[in-house]
This record gives sequence, structure tokens and C-alpha cells, in this order.
Amino acid sequence: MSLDTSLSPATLPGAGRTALVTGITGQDGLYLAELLLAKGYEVHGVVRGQNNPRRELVEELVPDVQLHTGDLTDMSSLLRALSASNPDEVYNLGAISFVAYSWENAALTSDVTGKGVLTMLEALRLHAGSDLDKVRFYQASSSEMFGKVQEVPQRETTLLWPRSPYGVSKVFGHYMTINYRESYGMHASSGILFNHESPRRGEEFVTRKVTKAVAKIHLGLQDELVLGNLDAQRDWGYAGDYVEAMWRMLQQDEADDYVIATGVSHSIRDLVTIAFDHVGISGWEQFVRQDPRFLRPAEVDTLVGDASKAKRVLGWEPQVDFDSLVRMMVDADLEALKAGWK
Ligand code: NAP
Ligand code: G4F
Repeated sequence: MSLDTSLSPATLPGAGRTALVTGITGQDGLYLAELLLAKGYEVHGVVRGQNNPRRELVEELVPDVQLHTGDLTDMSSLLRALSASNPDEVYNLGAISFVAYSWENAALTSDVTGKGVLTMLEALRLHAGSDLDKVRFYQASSSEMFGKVQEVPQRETTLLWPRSPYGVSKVFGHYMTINYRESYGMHASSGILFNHESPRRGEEFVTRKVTKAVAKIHLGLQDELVLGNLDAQRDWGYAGDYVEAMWRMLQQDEADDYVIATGVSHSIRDLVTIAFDHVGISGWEQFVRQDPRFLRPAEVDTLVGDASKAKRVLGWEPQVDFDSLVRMMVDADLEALKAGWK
């Protein structure tokens, strides 16, 4: 699945094509921007806020990306970004994406993560006019939509039963994407992505919280890791693999929806065990405390995806397994701490 570097710039798959990415400052936005640039695309990104501290990170990691100020709740800003970039492909990754936060800010989450998708779709429809069939759209749907799972493993046809304001908002965006495909013939695809992580994962998410704490404990900089539900299970993959799936969806003749997952589920306990093992600590219980503060009003207990459609149609398969992912994240945190970065 790696790019053929023998291709000259003019024969790269993205040569002469332009992509616009919302959520460019996030984990996936950065990996996707790198992927699209390597494929020869002209890449534009939407950045929110008057002085977004993550703008600098984008400028440093992917300096060739052209940035536009915009917000998913502000249609005119999206229209301006579309008009300035005139994209062939739009990747809508922007969202309030932290599930726990969505209970505290349900209305805001609905406005951004839910209605923001409609605002983007409508802006695209207004911008493209009679050329709408020439633009391709990707929506970042989520396994959180399966919530109280009605089938194991979860696939594209599994009944959705979201358990958080975030999940409900994602369901709205998911069905709006399907509706624009069916109503206007838009090439609009939805990737139902299961959890994917990396050294760039935000520190509020459990994988990164664990890997950074383990690195700090190993270096004597921290003595405790406080977590919530240790029994929840997730199907965790590597973000670098998952952005490749997004791109592949938009290269198909027909738009469609795809589950992207590894098919393997692990508990938070497994995550903690692998991370501590990696730095040579076997009795991790002495460092870990559970606090109800990190429990959720309604939990998604077990997620595990069936990505056989993605394998069959897109030729996509995950390349990084869970153990390697956790070790990669611990190593990156160790390296950054030793370099005095944080
Ligand atoms: P992330 O790191 O939290 O990034 C979210 C991005 O959305 C950030 O760039 C953020 O920008 C932007 N954003 C927030 N509010 C916005 C607004 N009002 N207008 C425009 N942009 C806004 O998330 P991620 O892990 O990269 O995930 C990318 C997308 O995939 C999200 O939609 C997420 O819900 C979805 N998803 C993620 C996973 C996963 O496991 N990572 C799984 C399934 C689906 P700021 O810099 O301004 O905050
Ligand atoms: O890492 P998490 O916060 O991710 P969660 O809720 O699964 O959401 C992520 O994946 C979704 C895909 O399914 C995305 F759509 C979403 O945007 C986001 O990227 O929590 C994972 C599990 C939960 O069951 C949580 O209860 O870890 C459990 N957990 C236990 N202790 C904790 C903690 N989660 C966090 N964040 N912090 C803890 O201390």
C-alpha cells in the first residue's frame, strides 16, 4: 500500500488535483495532508479561531498546505475556503471529537460535529452548482455510532445505537452524507472509522494518556496514572493506515460507506499492560488508580469492526498491530520527554 516513489510528479495519482481538508490541525488532518502531498495533490486546510496554537504545527509539519480561516458553524467561511481552493476532493475531518466532553457540551457538539456536516455539504452544493458531480466528499463517521452494539462485529449494515451526544451528532452527519448522495447524486462517502491512534493523538484520549504517563513514570517524572473504566474494549488501529482508507474511498467510481477497523479488540487493561511492559515494569497496579471522575454517563463497552468490505472493494488492510502501535507511542513519548519537548 505504500506509494511508488519511482513515479514522476506528473504521473502521481494526485497530480493536477486539489483537496480541501477540515480538521487539518487534528491527528488525522496532519497524516492525511502528508499523504495527499506525497501523492501530488495541492492541499488546502481549514483552520479555526483567531490565534489557533496548532496552526504553527501544521505550518511546521506540512508547510506546503495552504491554510484558510474557517469554522464548521460558519457557512460563509466554508464558502470562502471552497472558492479559494476550488477542490476536487473535500475531506470533512473537523469535529469536536472527545466523547467525554460531549456530555458537558452537548449543544456545541451537536452544532459542530452534527450540524457542521450539513453546513459543509450545503456550502459544497452552493459552491459547485452544476459541477457538483465533479467534487468528491468524505465524511469522518465513527464507530461510536454503534454505541450499544446490536451485532458483533459491527459492519456497514449494523443498526446504529449511539450512547453519547458525540455519537448522536455523528449519526446525524452520517445520514446527511448519505442523503446528499441519494438526493443530489453527490459523490459523498462516509468512513465508519474505529479508534485510531498515533504519537500525534491528543493527550485527552486514553491511549496517549497512558503512553505519556508510562513514559513519565519510567523517567521518574510522574508516580501515578489515574484512569476510569479499565474493562472497556476498543478496536484500535494506527492513524497513518486509516487516512489511506479515506483517500481510497474517494478514488472509487461510486461513493459508498465503509467500516475501517482491525477486527481485533483490546481492553484498557491490555493497553496499560503492554505500555508498562515496554518500559520493563511488570506490576503496573501499583501505579494505576481508578477515579469515577473518568467514568462516562453511558459507556460503549465493546467495539470491534468487520472491515471485509474495505478489504474487498478498496484493497485496504491495516498494517500496524496493537502491540506495535502502543510501543510506537511509548517510544515517541520517551523520545520527546528526553529531548525536553514537554
Ligand atoms: P482531532 O485530533 O480531535 O481533530 C479534530 C479537528 O477538528 C481539529 O483540527 C479541530 O481544530 C477541528 N475542529 C474542531 N472544532 C471545529 C470547528 N468548529 N470548525 C472547524 N474545525 C473544527 O480528531 P481526529 O482524531 O483527527 O479525528 C478526525 C475526525 O475523525 C473527527 O471528525 C473525529 O470525530 C473522527 N473520528 C476519529 C476517530 C479516531 O479514533 N481518531 C475515529 C472515528 C472518527 P482545532 O485545532 O481548532 O481544535
Ligand atoms: O480514548 P477515548 O477517550 O476514545 P473514545 O471514547 O473511544 O472515542 C474515540 O474513538 C471514537 C471511535 O470509536 C472517535 F469517534 C472519537 O472521536 C474518539 O477519537 O476512550 C476510550 C475508552 C472509553 O471506553 C473510556 O471510558 O477508554 C475508557 N477510558 C478509561 N479511562 C478512558 C479513561 N478514556 C479517557 N479518555 N480517559 C481515561 O482516563
